[in-house]
Amino acid sequence: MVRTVSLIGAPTDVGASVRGAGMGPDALRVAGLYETLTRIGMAVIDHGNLAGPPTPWAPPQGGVRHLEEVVAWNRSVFDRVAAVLAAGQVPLLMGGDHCLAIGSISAVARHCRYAKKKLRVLWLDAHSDVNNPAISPSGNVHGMPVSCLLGQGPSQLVGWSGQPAALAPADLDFIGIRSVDADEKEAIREIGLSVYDMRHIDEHGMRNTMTEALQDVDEDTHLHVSFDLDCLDPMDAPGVGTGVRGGPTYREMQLCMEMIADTGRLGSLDVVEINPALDVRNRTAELAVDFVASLFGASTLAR
Ligand code: 6HN
Ligand code: MN
Ligand code: MN
Ligand code: MN
Repeated sequence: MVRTVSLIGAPTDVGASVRGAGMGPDALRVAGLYETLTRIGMAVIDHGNLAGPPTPWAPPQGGVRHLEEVVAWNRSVFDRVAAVLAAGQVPLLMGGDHCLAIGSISAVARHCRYAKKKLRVLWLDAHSDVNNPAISPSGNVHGMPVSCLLGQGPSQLVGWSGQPAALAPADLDFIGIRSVDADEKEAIREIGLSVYDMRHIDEHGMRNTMTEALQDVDEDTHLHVSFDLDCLDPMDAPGVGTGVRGGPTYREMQLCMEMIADTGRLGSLDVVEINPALDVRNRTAELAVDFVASLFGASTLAR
């Protein structure tokens, strides 16, 4: 059965402090996301871009920047992702910054509960995004989505899945992490989160890392990938607002994507944090398209 992928653009940088991630959806279109997915045999629908408020560029209030606008954007994302899932399609959220994963994954979690599926989330990122207003050094919500999904963020951003928390700690694995703020480290330990950081990937290799991360994925699993392009090395992916050196290589990331594809359980995807204003000839969006194709099964010898 041909699966239908629904592209949903959320053109905003409301959760970030570097401007430009709002141009991400069009950068992905220009890089040929629709055409590439079509070529590898997917049915694709581009829903165009969601609408939402402009980014005020105001300082944080109570430890959070732009809360009202973050809520508005995530509401739109939640509603559209929920509708796409209800139609039996695979939502591909084109960010936008990573705060949008709150709406996206909350909708996925609610869907999984009704569909009686086990939700597993792979968070591919240089950062762990598990800050909260009390500990965030920036107040930027793109550094807090994991906390919100675990039921520990600002109350306006928590509980959307219909449960106090969209995710339990064991539902989530981080891949590629190498930048964690001081209090965030504490939070990771307290919550007991599974982190495959770059040290782990260096020592065990991507193959063993992904084998371990995917070991409990079975036919009842809905796999959600939240792909922050700053997971890659900034040498390969310069178009991001918060790049951190020392990411996985191109080949390592391809293997990661191919191993996810091999499970056959990919059910939804976020592609976030592409910042065309900082990119070099749309290289980062093109790289994202390359990896997304692999996630949907475009390996070298696949037909
Ligand atoms: N991202 N840990 C930093 C913060 O401001 O909380 C950076 C977060 C980056 C978030 O890239 O999605
Ligand atoms: Mn992130
Ligand atoms: Mn990041
Ligand atoms: Mn786990």
